[in-house]
Amino acid sequence: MSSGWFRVYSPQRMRRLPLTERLRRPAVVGIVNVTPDSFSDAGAHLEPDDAIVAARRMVAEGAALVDLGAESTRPGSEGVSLDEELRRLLPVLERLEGVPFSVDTAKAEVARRALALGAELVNDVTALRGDPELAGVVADAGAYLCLMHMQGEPRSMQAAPRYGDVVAEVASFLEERLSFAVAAGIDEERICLDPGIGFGKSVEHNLELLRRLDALVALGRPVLVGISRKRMLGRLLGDPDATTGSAAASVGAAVAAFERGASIFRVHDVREHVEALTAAAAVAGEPVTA
Ligand code: HH2
Repeated sequence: MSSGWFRVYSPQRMRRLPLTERLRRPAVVGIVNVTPDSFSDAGAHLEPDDAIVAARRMVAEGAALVDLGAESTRPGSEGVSLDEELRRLLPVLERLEGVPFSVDTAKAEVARRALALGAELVNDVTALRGDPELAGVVADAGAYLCLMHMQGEPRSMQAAPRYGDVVAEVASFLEERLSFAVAAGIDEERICLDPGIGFGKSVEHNLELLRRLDALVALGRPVLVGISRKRMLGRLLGDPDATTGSAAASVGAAVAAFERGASIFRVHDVREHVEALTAAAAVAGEPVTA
């Protein structure tokens, strides 16, 4: 399926808008984790009916996409088998008519099945390092792709994250992964980049990345930020053992990221983010699309 002809002339590929037009800044992507163990919505959407209702509600609230995942990547998590990931995800994806969605997976086979069911974007937290076949699957489908930075792996990534200059290291990683993806046949204009807030980073590393987000925006691709309800927000508010953060703290961080150039926001609380980012965009004099 990866012949040159298919890549150039596939109607599916030709149809796709550049990502900057499909997800206009600020775009909100809702999170639905079909998992028993995610850090903030664990078990809430494990039943297909519950996941589908949540996805539809998020679209009604203004989400441009709903990101569905069946493998938790919270600190300390071990990962799930291909069979288990498909068992959780497929009954939901098969009933998402009318819901624009992405799939949060690092597995080529999961991505392939999700794309066949209509997924528009593959959100790969390993940035094409996890499964050697994933790049070809994304390229052949002409799908959008999110490349995220992570130091280490979920099982151990928060043990002792270390950087010289976290911003320079994340920027150079994302630049290299972007080149890799393009060399594998994925159109550059279909790719967004993500600093990977909380993935092998201390609170200070996360704050530094958000503060200097312009260095990632300068790579020329839309930047996606996923800080929603993450533990650093709870820790900032004074609880050293927090495993989640509040919706209000999430919205504040998202607006700050928007002001520093972020385009796409992966969030649990869609309505709150759409309202806040609509106001922030209006203040910035940017067209409001929500
Ligand atoms: N964060 C999580 C999962 N996937 N994808 C991208 N691109 N960026 C992120 O920051 C990101 C992500 C972790 O959050 P969540 O999905 O809520 O939890 P879990 O991994 O425990 O299911």
